[in-house]
Amino acid sequence: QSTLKDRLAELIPAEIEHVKQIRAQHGKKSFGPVLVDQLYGHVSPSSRLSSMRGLPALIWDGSVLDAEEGIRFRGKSIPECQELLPKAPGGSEPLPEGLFWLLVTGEIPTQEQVTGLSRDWAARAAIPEFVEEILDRCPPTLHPMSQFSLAVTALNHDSAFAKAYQDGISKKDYWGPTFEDAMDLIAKLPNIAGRIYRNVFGDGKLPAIDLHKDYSHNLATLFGFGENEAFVELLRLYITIHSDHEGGNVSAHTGKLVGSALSDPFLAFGASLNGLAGPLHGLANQEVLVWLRKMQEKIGENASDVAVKEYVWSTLKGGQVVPGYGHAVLRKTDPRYVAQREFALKHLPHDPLFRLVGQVYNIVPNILLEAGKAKNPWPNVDAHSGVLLTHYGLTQMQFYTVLFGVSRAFGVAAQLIWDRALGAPLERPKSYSSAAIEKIFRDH
Ligand code: FAM
Repeated sequence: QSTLKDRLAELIPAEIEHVKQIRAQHGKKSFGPVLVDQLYGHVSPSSRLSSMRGLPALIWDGSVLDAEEGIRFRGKSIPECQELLPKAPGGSEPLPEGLFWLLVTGEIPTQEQVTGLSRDWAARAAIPEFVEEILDRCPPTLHPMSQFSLAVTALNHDSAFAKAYQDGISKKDYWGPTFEDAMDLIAKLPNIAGRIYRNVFGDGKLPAIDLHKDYSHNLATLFGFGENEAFVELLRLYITIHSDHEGGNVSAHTGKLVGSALSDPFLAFGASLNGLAGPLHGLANQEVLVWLRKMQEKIGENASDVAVKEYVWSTLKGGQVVPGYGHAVLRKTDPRYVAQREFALKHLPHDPLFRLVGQVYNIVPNILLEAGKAKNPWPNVDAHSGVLLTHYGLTQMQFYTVLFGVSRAFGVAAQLIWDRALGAPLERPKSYSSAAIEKIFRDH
């Protein structure tokens, strides 16, 4: 029963060799031309290429996103992960500990290996007192995501990688302290998220981490929902499906970019969180609930399809996006939406907000298609996540993206470990001025 670090140490040399072979064989082959439009972004609604969209630029083995099929974690779909990954005793959702093992190694861990991760993270969970004080000093009006990023960045104080680099570590050994920081990062997020939640929304005293509970159970307890088994199961599913979405989305790419400068995982993930806090990215899960509640205030709790249609059109006509719909890569309903819908059908089939999400699902895609701008009219992960949290009493939608952030740490941490193991260089795309574009292409 090797530990994750032992298994990783065994896998790294073979992968370094594998990459060498790929580069020897294919290194000089081309994906094809890069068009000027791809440097500018949404120049015209019809432009198929925009803002580096689809630009082949990154390597990440942990997950790959297919436009039609959705995400696969090391080749496994969400239903396959739900079937293959170890579960809690009596539970039916995958344990995020197993998902992290899969992202890092490409292998399905045993129940014992997963329990070993739960124990290791519980043992590393304490945060420095000065970080608690930073959080306690934040006014409740400072958005939870800003508080989250402050605290994660401050964990740089005890970074094993930063210290090793100062001590003159050899490049081939970078992955070791990066792994330690990655484990500490994931382990410390529940106490950070729990403290923010209780400071902003409830009573400030935090329960202790239970060394014999899994990660999601401890996280639920920190929010005061540890006794609700269905909520703990929801967190297990939630953390699994929000963990990674290939390497090019804003939070994953930001982590990779900042890590490429050899900023430690705390500084890199702090940057990821600032990207995730954007309304077009992770904050959309908050915006979906804000939008649904505003709609209910305007047209009532049991509105007709006609009234919902009118409300959606008024959102678009107001120049706003419909949160929870569309995607930069997906062109079908997000399988992360489907997994959440199945959870709702099993646990909360008669929840009124769940019914509204279903009604919106039957209405919005046709309107986005008719409006003719969005390349993907279907729902993404955020269209469904807040409804589930609200059902169990976690109704504070300003906090939802913090939960998304706890989960996304799993994917970003796994990627940072492998980037250092494979010696990923400083990321440095080329930028041009428009004058240069005109000069270069004047005679073409
Ligand atoms: N509602 C209204 N308009 C939309 C739209 C939506 N849901 N999705 C796309 N469009 C518009 C988009 O704003 C753009 O209009 P302009 O040309 O005026 O700029 C046009 O359709 C073409 O955009 P696109 O190529 O289809 O989308 P992008 O790849 O540029 O952007 C998203 C993808 C996700 C940012 C976009 O679909 C959106 O804003 N969705 C709503 C916000 C949201 O749900 N974000 C969460 C995404 C989720 F995956 C996550 O990261 N958590």
